[in-house]
Amino acid sequence: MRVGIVGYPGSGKSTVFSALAPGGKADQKVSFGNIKVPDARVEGLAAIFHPKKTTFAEITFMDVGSAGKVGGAFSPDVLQTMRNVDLLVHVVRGFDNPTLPTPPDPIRDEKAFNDELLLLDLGVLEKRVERMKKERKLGAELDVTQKCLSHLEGGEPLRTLVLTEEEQKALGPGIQLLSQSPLITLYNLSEQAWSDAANAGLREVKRGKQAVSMAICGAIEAEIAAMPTEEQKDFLDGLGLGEPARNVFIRAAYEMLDLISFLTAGPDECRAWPIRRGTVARKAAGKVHSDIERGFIRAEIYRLEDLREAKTEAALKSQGKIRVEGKEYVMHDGDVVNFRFNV
Ligand SMILES: Nc1nc2c(ncn2[C@@H]2O[C@H](COP(=O)(O)OP(=O)(O)O)[C@@H](O)[C@H]2O)c(=O)[nH]1
Ligand SMILES: [Mg+2]
Repeated sequence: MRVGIVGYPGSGKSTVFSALAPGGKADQKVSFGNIKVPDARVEGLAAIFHPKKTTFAEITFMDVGSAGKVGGAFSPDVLQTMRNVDLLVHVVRGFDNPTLPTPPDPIRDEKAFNDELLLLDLGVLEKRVERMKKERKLGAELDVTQKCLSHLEGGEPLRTLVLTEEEQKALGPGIQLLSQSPLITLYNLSEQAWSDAANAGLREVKRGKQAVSMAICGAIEAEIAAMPTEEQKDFLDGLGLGEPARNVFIRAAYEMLDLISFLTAGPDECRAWPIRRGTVARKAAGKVHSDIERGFIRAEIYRLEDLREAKTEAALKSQGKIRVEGKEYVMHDGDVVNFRFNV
């Protein structure tokens, strides 16, 4: 999963980046950092199989930027990166930054950013309609483009417009509309606002249509992320926080993108594989290798809890606790799978 951290200058993007992706590297233009998605099931399997390799799902964070000032236009580089992520995180300043001329105004910044995404999509779609009309390309593509346009003209982002599978297909895979991409708005609060009990509600994840908001204190979280693991726990306990904001963020992102994970396990590798909810076994097999998808025979599936009890796969099998599923089986979160295939 690729996550783009965007926001106006001085909103705390780089601070949030180091909280979410500690140890990330600074490239010439964008900083990027990979983190492992914590998964107790992968650890549970590794404790049983003692594999050569243990592989967690990964998230790549990028510190992207947005515009030179609130309400300004985004540069082509920034746009290019924003169009190529699975999820946008908009960092909104909620603290006094002495280097900036204005006090924090989260509502203003959030609106300026969201309006800019709408305008950019409007521009892209208007051009498209013009071209299609000129080329007399009437049909499904024009219809859905116009449907999107009128939704945007109503002041709503495309993520709140429900399109059928056919409409989405007609719109085409090559078009990356920014107001359609999933968005997490992250209110970056001052230490005082963060510790103020009156703001406790802000810290909870709020869910909307394909959009989520949550509050953090980037400065505190960046400090936590830089500590050795043992110290982190004490520090979090002291603040009355059960876990770092990174974990809350990851869960919110998985939920919003409707991701679940299946697992594979053996002496070579224990690994988590993120997939969209609703993915069928044969498609899931393709994540592991395209040969397995092509030559799919069946999926043999069990649960970690059952393996813990039975101790070995052989014992599980003799107890009849390994299910055999076909290519159309809809995968469940936490399925441990052996794919059988021939090439
Ligand atoms: N008080 C406070 N200051 C912060 C917080 N997050 C960032 N800052 C400060 O705001 C300034 C700008 O942060 P930075 O991450 O560089 O912002 P960027 O321009 O969006 O990348 C720095 O001086 C940070 O230390 C926060 O949560 N609370
Ligand atoms: Mg920065």
